[in-house]
Amino acid sequence: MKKLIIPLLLLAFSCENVEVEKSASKLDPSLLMSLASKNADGARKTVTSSGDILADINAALASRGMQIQVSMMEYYGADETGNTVFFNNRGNKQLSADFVPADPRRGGDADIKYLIDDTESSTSSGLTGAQTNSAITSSMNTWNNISCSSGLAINTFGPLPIDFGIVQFIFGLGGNGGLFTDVMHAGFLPAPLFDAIAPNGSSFILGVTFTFNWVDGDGNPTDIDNNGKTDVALREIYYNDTFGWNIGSTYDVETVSLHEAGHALSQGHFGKAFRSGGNNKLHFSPRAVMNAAYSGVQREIAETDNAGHCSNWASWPNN
Ligand SMILES: [Ca+2]
Ligand SMILES: [Ca+2]
Ligand SMILES: [Zn+2]
Repeated sequence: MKKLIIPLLLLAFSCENVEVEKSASKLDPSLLMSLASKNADGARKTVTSSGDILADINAALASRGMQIQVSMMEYYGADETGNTVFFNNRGNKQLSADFVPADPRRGGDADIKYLIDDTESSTSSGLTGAQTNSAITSSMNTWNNISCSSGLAINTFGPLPIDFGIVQFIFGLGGNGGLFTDVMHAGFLPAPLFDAIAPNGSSFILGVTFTFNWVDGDGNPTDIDNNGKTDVALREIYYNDTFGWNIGSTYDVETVSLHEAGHALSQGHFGKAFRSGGNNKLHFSPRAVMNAAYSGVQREIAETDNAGHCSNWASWPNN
C-alpha cells in the first residue's frame, strides 16, 4: 500500500488575484507558482453563450493569456449513457491526453496530486462534507492501491476550505480562476453548470470531468515527452447537486467519484449499453466503473478498469 502524504505545492495562474482563505493553513502561499497574471477578472466577461461550452471556456482562457485549453469533457449519465465531447477547432484529430511524468509545468514532481473542495462538499440531499470527502478519498485510494502501477503515487492536499474550480469560475458560478493542482474534485454544483454542458444536462448528468491541456504560445497543445499524447495540465471534476446523493445506496458518492477519478487518471468510457427487464433498466456489458452511466453501487475496480488503468500507468514514471 502506498502512503498518502501532504505535498506542499499548488500551482497558480495569478498570485495577486488568488483568494486564499486564512484558514487554509496547509497551504503556504509563498509556494504558489504564477503562470500568467493578466486580466484575471476578464474571464467571466468574455464568456458568450455560443452553445459550445468548450469553445466558450477556451476563449476565456485564451483571453487571460493562460497556457491551458480544455480539450475534452466526459460526463456520466444517471439513467442514460453519458458522453465524451472533444474540443475540435484544430481539425478532427482526437488525440488522447495524458500527464507527463515530472512535468516542470506541474511542479516537476512524479506523483499525481489531488484536492477536494470542502466549500461545496455537502449536498442538498443531506450529506455532510465529511461524508462526501471520505467517499471521494476512498475512491482515490482505490485507484492508488492498484498493484500494477506501483510507480504511481497519488497524493492529496486533502479537503481544503477554498472554492476551487476553473470551469465554474469562467461561468460566473464561484470557483477560482487561479489555483489548481493535477486533479481537483471541485464540488457539488447546482443545475446551471450542468445545463451549460448539455441541454437540460442537470436532469441526467451525475458528474463531469474536464481535461485541460498545456498549450504553447500559439495556442497549440504540447507533447513535450513525444509520446503522441497531448500533455495534461489538470483535470477537474464536478458533481451534480440536483441528484439525491447517498452513501452506500443510489446515487452513491463513492461510485461516481471512482468513475470520475478514472477519467482524471486518463481512462475513457468503456462497455456497451443496453436496456432490458420489465422496467427497461440500463445495463452494461461488461459492467465496469468506466461505463458511461451509473448502474448501481460499484466501488470495486472491474477487470476492464484494471486493464485500462495499467495500460496508462504501469510504466509510470518512465513513459
Ligand atoms: Ca468549487
Ligand atoms: Ca505527451
Ligand atoms: Zn464518465
